[in-house]
Amino acid sequence: MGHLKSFFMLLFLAITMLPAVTFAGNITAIIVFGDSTVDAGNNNYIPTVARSNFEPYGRDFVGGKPTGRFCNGKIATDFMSEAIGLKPTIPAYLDPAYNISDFATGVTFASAATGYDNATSDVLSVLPLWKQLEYYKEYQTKLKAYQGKDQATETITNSLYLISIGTNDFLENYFAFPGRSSQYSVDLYQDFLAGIAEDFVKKLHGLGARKISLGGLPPMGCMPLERATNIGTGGECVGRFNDIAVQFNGKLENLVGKLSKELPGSILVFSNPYEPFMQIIKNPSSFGFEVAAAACCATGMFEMGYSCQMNNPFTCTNADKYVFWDSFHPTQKTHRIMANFLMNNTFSQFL
Ligand SMILES: *[C@@H]1O[C@H](CO)[C@@H](O)[C@H](O)[C@H]1NC(C)=O
Ligand SMILES: *[C@@H]1O[C@H](CO)[C@@H](O)[C@H](O)[C@H]1NC(C)=O
Ligand SMILES: *[C@@H]1O[C@H](CO)[C@@H](O)[C@H](O)[C@H]1NC(C)=O
Ligand SMILES: CC(=O)N[C@H]1CO[C@H](CO)[C@@H](O)[C@@H]1O
Repeated sequence: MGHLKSFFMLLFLAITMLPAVTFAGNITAIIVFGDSTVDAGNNNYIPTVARSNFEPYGRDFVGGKPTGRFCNGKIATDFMSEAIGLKPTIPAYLDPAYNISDFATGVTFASAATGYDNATSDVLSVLPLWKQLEYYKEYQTKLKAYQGKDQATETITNSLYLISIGTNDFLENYFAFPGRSSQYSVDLYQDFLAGIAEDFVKKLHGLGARKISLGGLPPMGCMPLERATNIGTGGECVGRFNDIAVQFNGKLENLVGKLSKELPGSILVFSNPYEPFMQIIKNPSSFGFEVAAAACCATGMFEMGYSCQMNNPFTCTNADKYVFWDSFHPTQKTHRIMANFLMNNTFSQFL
């Protein structure tokens, strides 16, 4: 109980006391890799059905614009960029509306529906993690041409690198298709994914990244789409998936501890969304929400991407009352709370 109370205290402070200046520091850019939790529209420019660049997505974004964020508005990385004193939203690398002068202060290479595992990105033909790193190398080349070698090196060193990925490896791949589950136990699959994470962080460090946050998994058994599988028994969270998230997060945390010692000059953190997210789901009203078990869009149980359609009469009118926007993704308000929480706790080490 004391733990819970102090959590709320922290969260209260995080929400009420977030002054942009605190984080002005010398972070030059936020560079993002991952899946739909942090994609700002890269998938609009590749042939995949994993898209959200249509209404009602983005209805609470600047100008009511659907961007390809799987959200009604901004996502956590946008709020972080703003809090640090950089720009208010982080653009997608493949979006032709932006160029290197925008990307110099922040960019996302993320792709909705991807995972650590190449077999996960294959499911919906999205950008694999290795491809995101290829784009990052291309970005470095452009940055050097744009800023000059010395300043570009400084930008690269002082950028904050955020990695948010992994849920789809389990829910879209391992538990959806027989391939990986016939090859690996859950435990060994986690080790396989953690091995890819390790390789990725090392490569990123080799390219000059120093301030790196490896993100953990949320309580993925509580996404409305997963709860829907328990619909006959009251729509509870799927405990097994939450247990897997906790277990995998433990492995990632150990990995970060190990790599911190191995990689010279690095500031590596494991940023864990699990507990704060779980508190929101368990006590939605404490955070100003009314509904945590179902999403805003349509029936709130199944729809996301193309099945979350405009004019569905069941779609809620005020997304701020909901923890989830579609059956798989949080609302802007949840993203904002999570961003504040992580900024004030985990990320203080970078600043
Ligand atoms: C980026 O785009 C802006 C306008 O959209 C343009 O003025 C600028 O020259 C471009 N910069 C580069 C480096 O291409
Ligand atoms: C994923 O695919 C890339 C490109 O083919 C390859 O280099 C990499 O080794 C693969 N990753 C794994 C873990 O097999
Ligand atoms: C800010 O930049 C200065 C000079 O480049 C450096 O010495 C210092 O470590 C940086 N601070 C942080 C928190 O990275
Ligand atoms: C940016 C931010 O929210 N900073 C706050 C973090 O929490 C401490 C207290 O724990 C506040 O003093 C900061 O203002």
